[in-house]
Order: sequence, then C-alpha cells, then structure tokens
Amino acid sequence: MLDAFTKVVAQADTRGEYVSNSQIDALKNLVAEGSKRMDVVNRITSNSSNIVANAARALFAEQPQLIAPGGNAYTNRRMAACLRDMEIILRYVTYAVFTGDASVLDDRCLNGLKETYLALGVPGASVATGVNKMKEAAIAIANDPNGVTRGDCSSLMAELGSYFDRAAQAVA
Ligand code: PEB
Repeated sequence: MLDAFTKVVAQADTRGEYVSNSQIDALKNLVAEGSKRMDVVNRITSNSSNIVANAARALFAEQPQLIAPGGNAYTNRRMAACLRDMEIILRYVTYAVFTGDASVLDDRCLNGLKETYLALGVPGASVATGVNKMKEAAIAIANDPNGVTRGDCSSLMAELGSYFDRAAQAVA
C-alpha cells in the first residue's frame, strides 16, 4: 500500500535516482491543496450511508430483476451483502482520495474481486452500475460549493471520479 509520497520514492528507488524537482513540485502542490482533499474525504464519509442507499435504490429501480426471486440481491442476506459491498468499495475510494494514490483500493479491494463475483454468480456489470451511481452522488456532494471556501476543485474531482471508474472497470 502506497501513498502519493511513497509512490514517488518507490519509483525513484527502482530507477536508483533522487526524487526529481518536478516530483517535489507535484507533492508540494498536493500538500498546499491538502485541505480540499480532506474536505472531500470528510464529506463523502459523513454522507456514506446516503450515497450507498440511494445508489442501491437507483440500481434496483433500473434492474428490478436483481431483487426479484432468483435475482442476485433477492433475500435479505444477499441484499445486505450487496449494500455492504457497495459500502466497502466507497470506503476504499475514500482511502484512495485520502492518500492520493489508488494502490490501497487496488490491493485491498479490487484485486480478485471480479473473480470472486464470477464464482458467486454476482453480476459484475450491475455492481459497476451501482459504483457509477455512487460516483455521481459522491462528486455532487464533494463538489458542492455551498458552505466551503470556493476554489478550483476540478483536478481533485477528476481524481475522485477516476477511483470510481477504476472500481467499475475492475468488476465489469
Ligand atoms: C466481496 N461479496 C460477496 C462475498 C465477497 C464479496 C467476498 C462472498 C462472501 C459474503 O457473502 O459475504 N468482500 C466483498 C468486497 C471485499 C470483501 C468488495 C473487499 C475487501 O472482502 N448483488 C447484487 C448487486 C451487488 C451484489 C449487483 C451492488 O445483486 C453483491 C451489489 N455480494 C453481493 C451479493 C453477495 C455478495 C457476496 C448479493 C452474496 C452472494 C451469495 O451469497 O449468493
């Protein structure tokens, strides 16, 4: 598991080089803009139940066969497992935003997830749809200009979106 700093060190070490000026500049910027990042994590974390519940509701409205008898989210046990899975994915996305690096998401959540779903008969494409719905909600909440100092959050939002895309692609 790496963060934005250890990633740079690991790459430099592989090449036997010092950390470059441009890498230092990028990390300086990451520190300078760190409050935005923490705000994003905080906002998503404190709205996580809503993000998950609304995304799941929208998924089941679009794909009602999932909750019909024989569907993969039919029975309370499977429904609970589904909501839990979405919550786990969202949690790892917040870790990735926090550390500024996807490796925690990759290593601890996405690695082998597609194979797990295949083995369980869980439709990966439907999970990906649910993840995309969480992405929309999370970005809307994180990018809401109300109640915070206004600033340019475009690259941070792109980064946030990329972690959801990564999760969706991994299971689709
Ligand atoms: C991944 N999900 C399930 C299982 C595992 C995971 C390991 C099997 C064990 C169990 O049932 O608890 N666990 C989960 C995860 C990590 C982890 C992400 C990462 C660290 O450790 N069903 C649907 C939807 C979708 C869904 C499309 C969006 O119809 C999910 C939610 N996951 C789902 C369901 C099960 C499951 C298990 C229904 C139960 C499947 C079954 O037992 O038949």
